[in-house]
Order: sequence, then C-alpha cells, then structure tokens
Amino acid sequence: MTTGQPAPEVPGDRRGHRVLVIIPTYNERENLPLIYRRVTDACPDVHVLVVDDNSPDGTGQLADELATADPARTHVLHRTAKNGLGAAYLEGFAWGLSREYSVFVEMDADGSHAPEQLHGLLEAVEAGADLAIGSRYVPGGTVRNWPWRRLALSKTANTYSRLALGVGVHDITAGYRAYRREALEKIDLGSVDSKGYCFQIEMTWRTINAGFIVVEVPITFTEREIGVSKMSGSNIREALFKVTRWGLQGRLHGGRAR
Ligand SMILES: Nc1nc2c(ncn2[C@@H]2O[C@H](COP(=O)(O)OP(=O)(O)OP(=O)(O)O)[C@@H](O)[C@H]2O)c(=O)[nH]1
Ligand SMILES: [Mg+2]
Repeated sequence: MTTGQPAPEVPGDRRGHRVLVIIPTYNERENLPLIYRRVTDACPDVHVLVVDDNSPDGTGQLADELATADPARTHVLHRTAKNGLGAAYLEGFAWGLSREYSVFVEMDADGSHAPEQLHGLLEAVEAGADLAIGSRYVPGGTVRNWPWRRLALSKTANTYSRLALGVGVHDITAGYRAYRREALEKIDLGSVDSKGYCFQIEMTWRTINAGFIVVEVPITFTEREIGVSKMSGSNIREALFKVTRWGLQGRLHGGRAR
C-alpha cells in the first residue's frame, strides 16, 4: 500500500473497495505458492480466491494449505474436473458476487501477470474504469520471453478482433484485468460460454455493449518459467469462430450485438 494512505479497516478493503483476486489453477503446484506470496506482499489488503479444477498434481490441496494458514483472506473453490479457464472464472465471480466484494481481479497463476502491477489496475478502477485491462499492446506495455510465433499469434488475434468487432481495445485477449462489481452484475454471466482465452474477448465485448467504461493499463507480461501452458488449437478455433459471428451480428443489426 502506498505511503500516506489510511490502514485498511478490514482485510480485502482498499480505499472502500473490497478486492477479490481470482486465480484459476490447473497443475500449478510449483507456481501457486510463488504467485500467492507475491500477491500478498504487493497488496496485503486484497483477498485471494483459488479456483482449482481437481489438478492431478495436487495444486488444490496446496491451495487448501494456504487458506488454512490465512483463512481471513484466502479462499479456495474445488471443481471436479478441468473445464476451462472461462468456467473457472465464472464460478469465482459467482462466489464473490454472493459476498461483499466490489472489485474482481483475474490473474494467471503462472507468473505472467505481475502482482506488483496490480496497483495500476486498481487505481484505474478507482479513477472510474468499470473494466481495467492489463495491456501488452498500449504504449508502455510489453511482452517478455515470448517466441516470435506466439507474439505474432497474439497480435493477429487482437488485430482481427478489433477490426471484426469494431472496438478500440488493443489487448482484448488479455487475462490480467479488474472488473467493477456493477459491470459483472449487469452482464448475463449465465449465458457466457467461452472456454479458453475467447472468454476474455467475450467478456470485453459484453462489457462494452453494456455501456461500461473500459480502460487499458500498460503491463509487462512475462512468459511462464515453470509448468506447462494449457493453450490449445481448439482455443484458437473457438475465438476465430465466435469473433467472426459476433462481428457479423453486430453489422447485421446495425450496431453491436452479442
Ligand atoms: N481452473 C482452471 N484453470 C485453468 C484451466 N486452464 C488453464 N487454467 C489456468 O489459467 C491460467 C492461464 O493458463 P495458461 O496455461 O498459462 O494459458 P495462457 O496463459 O492462456 O497461455 P500461455 O500464454 O501459453 O501461458 C493458469 O493459471 C492456468 O493454471 C482450467 O481448465 N481450469
Ligand atoms: Mg500463461
């Protein structure tokens, strides 16, 4: 917390906001303790919710141990099987919406999203953003250690999405973001069905269509050093198909559509 600010009155309270950092995990046993420590060091006043899909490597049990050690601010949801990052976030949102959280942060467990930069996202929400996106592709944003093919794929996906949907967001696939509660309450989360990184595109599209303010905050994204990526070809096909459909629907209806 920045020097000069009043101490938080209750855990999870940040200048009147109760912040929930949701971390979906699948086989992140080595990464989870590292990211957890970095989050609690960088922002001791936020709560953490780990959503684990019954990881075979025991990440779920490890999350339980973290929660047992600090039950006031650490929580765990166990799901029965791997069902995609989107479904995990939706369950995390529902959990937080049924409690008194006012800001919901999405963060990967693999270290790509630096907890030390979380302040920037929270400050953007405090300044009026309904959705603050940690962006690699605005001035000041950068990507570390990605092979050029991976960077090219990400940039192509973003350019295609921006043109097809007619939106001004430069990093619509970004997974490091903070939502104001009101935005999640207004979006019909029950009808969001994207599984992979298309989930991020769908959520941004819906947030914009609902009239909320979306702001991009530059971040440094670092490729994971430990563990295995869960990105797959089916994630790419899902995004290509859906973005094309939403874009065409938007044009057919003379504006934006879901
Ligand atoms: N609960 C849950 N978490 C998942 C699932 N798939 C991925 N994750 C988590 O979501 C986060 C992002 O997954 P990554 O495998 O890093 O995928 P990515 O960041 O889109 O792809 P890379 O850029 O290649 O790393 C990590 O914390 C994963 O453990 C899933 O099916 N269920
Ligand atoms: Mg990753």
